[in-house]
Amino acid sequence: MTYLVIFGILTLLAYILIQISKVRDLSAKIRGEATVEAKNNDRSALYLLVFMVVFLLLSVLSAWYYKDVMLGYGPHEAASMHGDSLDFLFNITLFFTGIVFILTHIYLFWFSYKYRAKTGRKALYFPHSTMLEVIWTGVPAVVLVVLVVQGLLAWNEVMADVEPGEDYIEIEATGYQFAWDIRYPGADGKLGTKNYRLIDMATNPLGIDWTDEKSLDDVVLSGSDKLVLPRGKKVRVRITAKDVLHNFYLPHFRVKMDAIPGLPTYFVFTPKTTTEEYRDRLREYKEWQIPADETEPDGPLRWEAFEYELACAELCGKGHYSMKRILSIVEPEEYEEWLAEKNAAPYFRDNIRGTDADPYKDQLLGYEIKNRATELKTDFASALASTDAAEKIVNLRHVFFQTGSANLDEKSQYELDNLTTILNNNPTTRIELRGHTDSTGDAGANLTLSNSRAIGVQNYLLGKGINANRLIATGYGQNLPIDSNDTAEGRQNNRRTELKIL
Ligand SMILES: [Cu+2]
Repeated sequence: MTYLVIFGILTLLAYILIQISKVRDLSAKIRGEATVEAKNNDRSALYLLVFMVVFLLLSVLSAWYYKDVMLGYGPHEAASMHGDSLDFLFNITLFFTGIVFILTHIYLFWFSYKYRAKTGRKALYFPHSTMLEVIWTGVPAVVLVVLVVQGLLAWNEVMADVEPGEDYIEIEATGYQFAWDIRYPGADGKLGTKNYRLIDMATNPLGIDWTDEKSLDDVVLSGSDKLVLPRGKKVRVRITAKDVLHNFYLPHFRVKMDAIPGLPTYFVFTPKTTTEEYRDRLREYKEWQIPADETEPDGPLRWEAFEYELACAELCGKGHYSMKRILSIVEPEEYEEWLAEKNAAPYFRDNIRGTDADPYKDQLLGYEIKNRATELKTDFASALASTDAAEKIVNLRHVFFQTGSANLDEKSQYELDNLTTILNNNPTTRIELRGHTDSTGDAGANLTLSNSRAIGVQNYLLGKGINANRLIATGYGQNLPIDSNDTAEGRQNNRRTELKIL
């Protein structure tokens, strides 16, 4: 309906204008064409001059009025080290183009006023001036050379890759419709390799190569997790995409790079302003002192709710907007804490280990062997320090036997070798090796089995050179359960080998 009314008004306006011009034509015929035309020319030329003044004033004043909303001005100084050089480039370009913009408009409208048609005035025939040619070729050439050289310098600075041996954090961003998968390198600080052939939407959406040891501790942030990076440390982002073009854009850091399927790109930048510091800057401006959510007048103010954002700057499909992700810049200590928490849950260990996709399914991995050694060492030390008899017992969690037999399972050697090291480091400590079974089957048989299992462990340690008078082996059968014998899990806990410090 509204559109219909507007359309009607516009049609009427057009009709009125046509009628007015007809009336003018008629009055011109009555008064004489020449005088009317001269008057019209004078008036139009004056209107153009007025337009020029209003237009230039509005251009400059509106830019001034909105400057605090624009990147590079007011609170929005760059939050990264290289950002200032890009902002400088924009400013120097604005300076030169601004001069040209104002001068050409003044000339354009002034000339149309000065040289408006006048009876008796003839156009000047002015075919050539070498001087003018030199000026308007030379000046732009010099200005453009300055701009291009500045641009090249900034480009070289901004796109410089990390030097070998330099200290930096490398993370990886993989764009897809419609999110980013962010991978952190884990404890070793190195990202594992990827291969698109390994992509499997169910088990390996990023195509990470699990045979590369560097992959095993990599951390993949879950969809809603914010990215965290420390202030003052160089960050190299590996940027890729899985389906269509995306663009890794951190506006506050002046970081922007295409994410292209099949063509990895990168961006290196150093954050210099933490999220907290940026908020402090914003709170000085009154447009940031209003509630962030209009429907919640008592809620946080705009500056308090501010977060850096990672956006996709490529129109990649209908869910494009949902690729927004929060980035938090924190002090290095806070980053270390956050990182330690993330590193404690590597993607491989929590999602791949033990599944069909795990290439090491039947072996122990380096970090697991290391973890077990630490675990046993800690348990042993606290048992050694304790005066309580019950706490003198250490469960050898990773000692296993073949079903129904006293033959040690192959993987038990790691735990027992760790124990050998510990015993060598504590040469006066004597221990009792204690075998236990669950309550399945005959109690007498269980007692015998547990006894021969304890002896099996004893023999292994003797074979490793531990003195025989430091070791006792006892079988307790099913007599000392630590869990219920009614569940499979409980029974598994009850079948165990322990040591007791004597
Ligand atoms: Cu996108």
